[in-house]
Amino acid sequence: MNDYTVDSCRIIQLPRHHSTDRRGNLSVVEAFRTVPFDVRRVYYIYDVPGGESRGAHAHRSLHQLIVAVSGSFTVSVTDGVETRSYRLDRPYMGLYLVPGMWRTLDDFSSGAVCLVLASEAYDEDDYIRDYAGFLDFRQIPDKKALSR
Ligand code: T46
Repeated sequence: MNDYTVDSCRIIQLPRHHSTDRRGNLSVVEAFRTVPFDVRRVYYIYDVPGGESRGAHAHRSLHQLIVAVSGSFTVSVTDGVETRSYRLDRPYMGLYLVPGMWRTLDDFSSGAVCLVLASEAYDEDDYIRDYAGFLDFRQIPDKKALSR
């Protein structure tokens, strides 16, 4: 359990360097400057077929920044009590996800690329992949279990 809630997650506007000579734009993410964590891993999700979803898990201690560097998709985040949904559709907007949030990514547009900057190396032990286990981690009574 941690003290984070969905309110701890937020959209971070990334610096956008616009070229006056028509060379396009450049955005940058810097550890401890643009995002409040060290960046130890980068991965990206792409070629997601229409109607498919990703995620559906939580992390015990991982901080992440999620950016739609191309196209768009929706990230739904819950702390087990409150839920927020964010449509990411700009390469200069990142969604900062704190530890202990159940997240689902869906409604990917054609050609969408989801870039993720993560605070730690990959560790399967950091994942909570079943929702009942997540509620337990959040110390929230499982209503279905209570009604049995
Ligand atoms: C998250 C959402 C947004 C690795 O080997 N290394 C890695 O760094 C990652 C992230 C994954 N993998 C392997 C593990 C699985 O065999 O790649 C495979 C697919 O991973 P997963 O099913 O966890 O992918 P998503 O898209 O459901 O979730 C991922 C991240 O795992 C997760 O941290 O927040 O993207």
